[in-house]
Amino acid sequence: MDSLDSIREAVLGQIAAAQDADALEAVRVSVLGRNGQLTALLKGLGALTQDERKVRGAALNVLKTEIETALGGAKAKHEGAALDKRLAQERIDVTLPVKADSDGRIHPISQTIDELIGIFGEMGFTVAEGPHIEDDFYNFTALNIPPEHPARQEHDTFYLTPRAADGSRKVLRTHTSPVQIRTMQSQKPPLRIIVPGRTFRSDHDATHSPMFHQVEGLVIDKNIHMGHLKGCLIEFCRTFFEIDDLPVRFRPSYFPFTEPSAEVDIGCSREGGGLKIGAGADWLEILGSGMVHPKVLANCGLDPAEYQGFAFGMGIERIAMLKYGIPDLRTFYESDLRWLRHYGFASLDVPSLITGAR
Ligand code: 2U9
Repeated sequence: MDSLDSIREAVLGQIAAAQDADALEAVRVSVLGRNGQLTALLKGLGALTQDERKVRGAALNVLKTEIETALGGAKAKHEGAALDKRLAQERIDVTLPVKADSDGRIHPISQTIDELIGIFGEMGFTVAEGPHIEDDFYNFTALNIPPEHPARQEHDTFYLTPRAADGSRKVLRTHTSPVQIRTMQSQKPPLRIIVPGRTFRSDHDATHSPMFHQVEGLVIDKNIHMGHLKGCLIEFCRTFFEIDDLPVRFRPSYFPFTEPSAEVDIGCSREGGGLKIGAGADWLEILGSGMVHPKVLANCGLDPAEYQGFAFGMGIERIAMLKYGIPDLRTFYESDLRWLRHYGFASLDVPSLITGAR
């Protein structure tokens, strides 16, 4: 037993003295490796009588566990120190000014979201966010989307498996509307929010991507009516496209979550095969909108006799393509630097109602 005590003392001393992970590994191999000191003693157990083996084996195992614990502790200490050293060496100075010759660019999606936040921010809206993976309730049921609605079909929506005990499945949100439901549940009116973010639909062709971006807006207060909806969205369209007298038209439509509902078109010309926004006799659909359906208000615990609201939604890629003349949706996600240098924005080019977008 004396010899085990001296082995313990020597090995624990070597572990404490090891300066780095390599030195520690060398100690481990010399003790517990195939030809290690302790391994040899364990092999020697076979030559002992059964009684001797019991006593000696137990003592050897205690020692082995003790050494393994000390090795584990020292390893964690070395790894922590190595990480601290790396973090100190790789520290970046976030206060450094942007390099004048930097060719970094803001992606048009980010730029357009910044513009939307700028415009609606000046109208008193704040930004709300929520999860990409949603419950069936928030994505469909609360929004008055019935079970037979096509948006619920497998070919339109990405569902996650397995099913919950009640048979429901999580979904990748098909719109940002669940965030408005969550906000109505957690905050008291008046509410004025926009929700920019990623959405997912099982769609893939030249004009549809399985992942795309939407911005939706929601205003809830007492005595809100169609006049507020129209004023807000006309102002938005004119500011976003930077055309003061841009014609804006409201066309009756249907969405399960709004009643009445209206699609919003802006004036344009398609003469000569091109598209010119603001002039001409044609119309171009830009966004959808409507007064929040009383059932949706009630689903969120609001009394429709007391509170009303309007909501709207639009595709961010679509309005970015129209404003900046980007012809192909798929190029947004290709990470092609030549494309980004051409269509991207300088990092300090932040638009506002006062300065304009560019
Ligand atoms: C709540 C209540 C109402 C959001 C709305 C639209 C109309 C709409 C589409 C435009 C193009 C989505 O990207 S797109 O395919 N959206 O037309 N969205 S009203 O209405 C809501 C949302 C949440 C609680």
